[in-house]
Amino acid sequence: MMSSHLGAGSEQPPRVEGKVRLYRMKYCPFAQRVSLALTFKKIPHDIVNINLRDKPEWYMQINPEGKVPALVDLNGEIVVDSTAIVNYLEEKYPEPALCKKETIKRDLELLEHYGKILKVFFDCVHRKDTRPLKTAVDEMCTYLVEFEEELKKLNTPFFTGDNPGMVDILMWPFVEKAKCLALIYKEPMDFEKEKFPLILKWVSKMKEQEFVQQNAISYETFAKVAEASNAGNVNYDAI
Ligand SMILES: N[C@@H](CCC(=O)N[C@@H](CS)C(=O)NCC(=O)O)C(=O)O
Repeated sequence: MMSSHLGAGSEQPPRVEGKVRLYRMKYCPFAQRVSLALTFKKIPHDIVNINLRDKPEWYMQINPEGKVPALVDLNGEIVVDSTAIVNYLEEKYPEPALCKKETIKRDLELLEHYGKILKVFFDCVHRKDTRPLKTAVDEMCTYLVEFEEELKKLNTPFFTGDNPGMVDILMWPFVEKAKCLALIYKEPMDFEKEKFPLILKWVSKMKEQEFVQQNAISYETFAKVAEASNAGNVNYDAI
């Protein structure tokens, strides 16, 4: 695994036989979704970190948008965008399964609704949301009610049943880092915990999973990356 983030002027590391390649930035929560799926499915892979502030020229041939994550499969097929990659992995490497055919429609609907939480979260992370933190958190909690109700309806610890699956994996990286907003705003971040008992249980259950622990990124670290990135001086290798 290449640990430092490769930038302009670097050489593209040669592919490793028998391994899928993940291009990522070490602290990117979207790339973390893919790492979680790769680890969950035990797919042999290697990782190349990309310096997003000074991208390697060759990376544009992999993803012309210049974003991470990107995945290169054993046959050379390139897939970009975290949701598309996780779906691709589910199709190409079906075991262990991340979703059930019967619930896939609802899974996709939930993930689409989750996008509303992500939009507010990232606007806060990048300080584009000018409202008080409490107002933004209240808005996110309004959207989160649907997820609490879903767990109640399902009566299972995870959104996919007794084991974590697609919805759990795609939601997790942002929930794991939610507390970063308290550090970025330098003020306490409160929410009505009593409204979300099942979500809180889900959080503890997710934290117990080995594949989750193996890919953990703390909210403190993420806050540091976000603050440096907001200030325009992030050095991904020195966090
Ligand atoms: N929708 C994309 C979002 C990926 C994304 O925004 N990645 C960020 C890093 S966390 C990125 O590559 N930013 C660099 C850029 O936009 O130039 C996904 O789900 O993969």
